[in-house]
Amino acid sequence: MGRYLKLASIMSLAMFVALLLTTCSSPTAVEPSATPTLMAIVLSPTPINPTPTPTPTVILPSPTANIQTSTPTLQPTPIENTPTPLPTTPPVVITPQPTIGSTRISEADQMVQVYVPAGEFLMGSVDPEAKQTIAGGRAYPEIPQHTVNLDGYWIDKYEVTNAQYALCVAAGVCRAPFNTASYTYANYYGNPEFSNYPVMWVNWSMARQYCEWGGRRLPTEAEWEKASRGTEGQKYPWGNETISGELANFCDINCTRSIANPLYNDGYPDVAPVGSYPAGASPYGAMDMSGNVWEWVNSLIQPYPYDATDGREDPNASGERAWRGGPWSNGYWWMRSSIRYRSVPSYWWYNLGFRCAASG
Ligand SMILES: [Ca+2]
Ligand SMILES: [Ca+2]
Repeated sequence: MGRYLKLASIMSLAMFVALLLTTCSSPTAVEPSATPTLMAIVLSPTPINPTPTPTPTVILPSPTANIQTSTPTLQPTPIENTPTPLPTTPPVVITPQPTIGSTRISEADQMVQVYVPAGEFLMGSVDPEAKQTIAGGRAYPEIPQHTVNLDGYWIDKYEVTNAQYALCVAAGVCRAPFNTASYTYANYYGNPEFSNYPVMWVNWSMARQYCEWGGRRLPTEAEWEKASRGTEGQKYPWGNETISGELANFCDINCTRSIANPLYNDGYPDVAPVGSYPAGASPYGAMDMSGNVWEWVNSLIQPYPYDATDGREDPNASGERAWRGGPWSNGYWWMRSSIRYRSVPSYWWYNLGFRCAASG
């Protein structure tokens, strides 16, 4: 047995030596071991954090420190519930004072009226031709030129038309014109084609009746003239410039009378619709104060200076009444604002109409 074990030991030793020799003498390169060799570990320098600046400790006030935690309640001022006493007087209504450019509408006939403020104006003329011998003596002296002071008043912007006059006739107040024809047109008054043309063939009493029906009255000579020429004595409603066919309807090239003037063309052979010449409006906006139809005024024709208190405005006085403004049937000399004409109050004619006025 001992010998057996000894032999086994010897055999094991021999096998070990053989194995060792085999391993060391093998020319085969040894496979690199999969076992990682030691790797150099490069240690990055560890940044040295600067010593942090110590944050100062700021003791902030507590955000809630100043907030009121309770909403103050506004205490309303107690109002005494004393009722306001109602006014015992009606409120004052201030009516603006009319001035140049102010207009109003007449209720009866829808006539537009323009306002002429109070004050002085130059009446009459120094025209050496303005004398009584003109036109067979029917023209009347315009001299001397003088100053007249008037209160404020309203005057119709237009000559009264056929249609307006017909309203008064239809109302049973006015009588119809004495003729339904005009100088040129056989069917004039009552013809719708001429509704907006001036009424003619009415005497002074008829004109006066119409104005009364319309809530107005005939203007005085002084009122008519101031409304036509303003305060400074200008020659025509539009100023002192020479007349033209755009300013007034007078006896121009179209005129059907023998005195027709071929140098002018105003577009109408006879009367024209009222307001056809806006360029010829007066300083207050009144139309056709020159031309179209002559216009009755309230005044008795009397010498100047004008005096409203000397009896010439008495509607019951007898005598000739004045016409103003010149007609379509005369030459331009008659278009001057200061021209005066006259007739007995019962007269009527193919170139004679009127407009109304009212105190301001
Ligand atoms: Ca004409
Ligand atoms: Ca006229």
